[in-house]
Amino acid sequence: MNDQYPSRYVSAPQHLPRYEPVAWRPWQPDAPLSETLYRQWCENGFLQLDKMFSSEEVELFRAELASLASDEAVLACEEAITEPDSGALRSLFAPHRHSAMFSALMTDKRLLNIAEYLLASRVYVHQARVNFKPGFHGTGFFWHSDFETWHAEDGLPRMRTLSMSISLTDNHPCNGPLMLIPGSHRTFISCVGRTPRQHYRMSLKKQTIGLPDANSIERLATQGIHCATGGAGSVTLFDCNTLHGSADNLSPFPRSNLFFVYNSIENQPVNPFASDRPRPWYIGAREAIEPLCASCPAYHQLARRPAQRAG
Ligand code: 6CS
Ligand code: FE
Repeated sequence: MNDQYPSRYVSAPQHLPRYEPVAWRPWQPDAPLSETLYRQWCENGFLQLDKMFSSEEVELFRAELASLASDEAVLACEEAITEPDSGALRSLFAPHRHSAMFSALMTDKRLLNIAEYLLASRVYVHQARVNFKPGFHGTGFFWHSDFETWHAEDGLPRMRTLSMSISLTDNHPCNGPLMLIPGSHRTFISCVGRTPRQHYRMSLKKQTIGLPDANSIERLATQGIHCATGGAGSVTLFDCNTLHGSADNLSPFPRSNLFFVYNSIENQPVNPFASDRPRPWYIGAREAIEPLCASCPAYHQLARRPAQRAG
């Protein structure tokens, strides 16, 4: 397949135009977003929707997260990624595989209706993860485009993918909130440096390959940097190609976010464009891909019961 977004096998950074629309259909009055928010999405490449989930729902999500994070069987899975230095839990990929509640949350109509609208198709989850970013020990994520990785290492062909980050804790300026560069979604930055074998074993702890050069980041950041602070229960949507990152969390307060990556059912992965083989199932879905159906889950009935410890 022709690679419209060459990266990692280039000898110098390149700025390429985005070929795909940011929103795949025009705004209409029956849209699940106001016209103002729709225009902000197209213009900036991200949106913040405050208080999408109630404090009661957030409490249920946080209890579920605490149950996962204290379950030895879950922590022993390869989906559980620890911080490079402290060993603290950094991310848990595919949390929906361990939690009926998070599996139901992926299909919540408040999320799915927006994803289907903006991508103008049925959708499925390419990747789900919790980034824990614990107090004092949670380290950051350098500036990057998710699409660059999902194209290079997972084989997603087109920019028809968006992330929804649900804040499970308050995101303050001091605890390493997500930062995004408005307008950066319209430019694809080719990164220099070939993908190492089994790169994910290192990159999910600390990414060093597939990162844009400082000059490119500076050129795209001329309109400033947006800090996605907000209360627990708010949702930040960002386009797959919007440059984003976050700093270390030096505060005592955790910054835990649950991410769902919604990909159009029309944009299923092919062979990776810059890696010798695809990444594992828990990082990039490849098998048995089915479109999700919107739902209104009763979260209070879905709390997990960790596997009973052997008596
Ligand atoms: O490699 C990935 O897919 C992950 N890495 C980052 C820094 N963001 C997107 C995703 O979670
Ligand atoms: Fe990212």
